[in-house]
Amino acid sequence: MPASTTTLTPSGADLISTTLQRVLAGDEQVVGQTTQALLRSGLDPVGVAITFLDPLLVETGRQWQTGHLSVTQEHVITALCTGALDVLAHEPAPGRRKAVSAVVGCAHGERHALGAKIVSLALRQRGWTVTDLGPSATAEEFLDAVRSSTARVVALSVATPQRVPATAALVAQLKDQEPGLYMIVGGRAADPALIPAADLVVGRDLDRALDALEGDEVD
Ligand code: B12
Repeated sequence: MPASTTTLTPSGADLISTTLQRVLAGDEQVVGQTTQALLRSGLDPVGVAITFLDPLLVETGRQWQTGHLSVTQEHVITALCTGALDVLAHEPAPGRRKAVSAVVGCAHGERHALGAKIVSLALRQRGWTVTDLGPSATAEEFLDAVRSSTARVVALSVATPQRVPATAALVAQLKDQEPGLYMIVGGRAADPALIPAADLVVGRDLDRALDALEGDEVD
C-alpha cells in the first residue's frame, strides 16, 4: 500500500478527485487522514462531513452510475466514509447539552444510511441526544425507540424515490400512534408533496433544516 501524506489542495473539487484517485490506487488511509487534517485546519465535524465526505460519496455515485467505478470500488469508498463519520461522531460537541432528543433513521427498505448518520452527527454537535436506528427500520422499531426515550422528534432520511412511499407511510403511522411527535424528513429524494403528514420536509440543506427544526422545537 502506498504511503499517504495528506496535503489539502485549494479547491474542493481537486480534493475529491485526488482522494478518489488515491483510494483507487489502494490508499486506505487517505479518507481518514484527510478527515483529520480538515479537523486540524479548524473545520468542525459537520463541516468535514458536508464539504468532504458527502461530495466524495456523491462523486462516487456519479462515477459508479457512468460505469467508471465498479460496485466493489463504490463499497470500498462507502466503507471508508462510514469509518470517517464514526470518527467524527467522537468529536466533542462545542456547546451545552440541550434538553431535546431525537430518533433518527430510515424507513423499511431504505439502505442509504449515511445521510441519517450525518443528521445524527449534526444534532449531537448541537447538543441533542440522539438514537440512530441506521438503515431500514420498521415502524415498530421506531415506536420502541421513541417510547423508550424522551424523544419528541423523529428525523427520517430518504435517498431514493422508490423508498418515498414507505417513508410517507412510516410518517403517517408514527403520527397516528404518537400524535405529539414532530416529524422531519430529509435527503435527496425527500419531496413535501409526497410526504404530506410530515411537519417539515427538506432536501439536502441540512443546516437550514436543523435551524428550522430548532426554531420549532427548542427555545
Ligand atoms: C453509498 C451508496 C449506496 C450504498 C449505501 C450504504 C450505506 N451504508 O448508506 C448501497 C450500496 C447500500 C447503495 C444501494 C443502492 N443504491 Co445507492 N448510492 C450510494 C451513494 C454512492 C452515496 C449515498 C450517500 O451516502 N450520499 C451521501 C449522503 C451524506 O448524502 P444524503 O443522503 O443526500 O444526505 C445529505 C442531505 O441529503 C441531508 N439529509 C439526508 N437525510 C436527511 C434527513 C434530514 C431530516 C435532514 C434534515 C437532512 C438530511 O444531509 C446530508 C448532508 O450531507 C449514492 C450517490 C449519491 N449521489 O448520493 C448512491 C445512490 C443514492 N444509489 C442509487 C441506487 C440506484 C442504489 C440502488 C437501487 C442500487 C441497486 N441497483 O441495488 C441500491 C438501493 C438500496 C436501497 N434499497 O436503499 C442511486 C439513486 C438514484 C435515484 N433513483 O435517485 C444513487 C444516486 C447513485 C446514482 N448516481 O445513480 N447505495
